[in-house]
Amino acid sequence: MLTDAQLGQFQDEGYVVLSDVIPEAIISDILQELGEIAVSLVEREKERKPTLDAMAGRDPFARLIGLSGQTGKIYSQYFDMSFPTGVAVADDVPINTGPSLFAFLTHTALLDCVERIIGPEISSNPVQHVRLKLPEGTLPENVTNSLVGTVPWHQDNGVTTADADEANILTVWAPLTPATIESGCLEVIPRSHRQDLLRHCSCPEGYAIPKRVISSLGGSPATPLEMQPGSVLFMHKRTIHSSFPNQTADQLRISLDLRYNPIGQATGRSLFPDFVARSRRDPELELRDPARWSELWQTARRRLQAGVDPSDFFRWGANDEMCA
Ligand SMILES: O=C(O)CCC(=O)C(=O)O
Repeated sequence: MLTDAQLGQFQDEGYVVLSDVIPEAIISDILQELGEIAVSLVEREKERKPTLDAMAGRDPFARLIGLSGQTGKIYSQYFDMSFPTGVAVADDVPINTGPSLFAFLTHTALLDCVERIIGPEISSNPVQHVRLKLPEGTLPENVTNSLVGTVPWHQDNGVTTADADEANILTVWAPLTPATIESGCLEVIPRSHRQDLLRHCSCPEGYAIPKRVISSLGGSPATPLEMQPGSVLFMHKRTIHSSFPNQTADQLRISLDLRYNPIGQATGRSLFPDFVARSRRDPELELRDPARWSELWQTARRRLQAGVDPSDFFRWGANDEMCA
């Protein structure tokens, strides 16, 4: 639960980090599920290509790093709890809606904190990711996928559609392994949430605020947020942030980023499914069944296959002069 001082920090600085919110068992269940996905990928690729070194006996995440290195492929979509944006998602595109992730999304202690910030009627917003950030030295050449690499300066408001500009969308970011400057933790600009939404430009890693705009902002210097598993960052949707590269030799930086908003408000990604995580007014509306959550994503897949308009996902058009 957030204290008054912590809530004050969120309001004044645009973010607050709380330690020991998520029990170890919840985190180890997720790591176990992610590890099983990693092992099944290694084994599947080994079947296809017997000359591959499956690195038997090593831990699942070391095997995943080794697999990427050997095949030059990125496997992030197998772990992520969201579909790729702006495309008609084919039947064979994987998504990870395992029960351990649902347990995290709906965890009581987490929702207690969220409730202090956005109130008691809480919807789980579908802008959410599982990120397994690869060591920079092992990234296949020319890969710019932000689920496995660095994330440029942005405001989360900039990656949702404009219909959600008035929505009170809260970002929640949580490491499942230690997030340090070396392993690629987040960096935030304190008080930057007092800015309006800035123009973002399209770059290979996604939407970004140009570096020259960041340097011209003045105000507080950026603050790296080193965090341990169990801790949680709560961040305002206009707080400017980015993440460092993972400069460890052989460790994945694994994290979840989630969003919550008051029930009934636009999510900024309307073709993806939201659900009621907590309602003090109408508790029977709360989703408690992880299988049902998984079904919601499969229903979304069918909706996306029926047709996707880029404006359902992307708020910024072609690059203008500012982005050149
Ligand atoms: O996890 C990261 O490296 C970046 C996450 C992020 O920028 C976000 O959740 O908005």
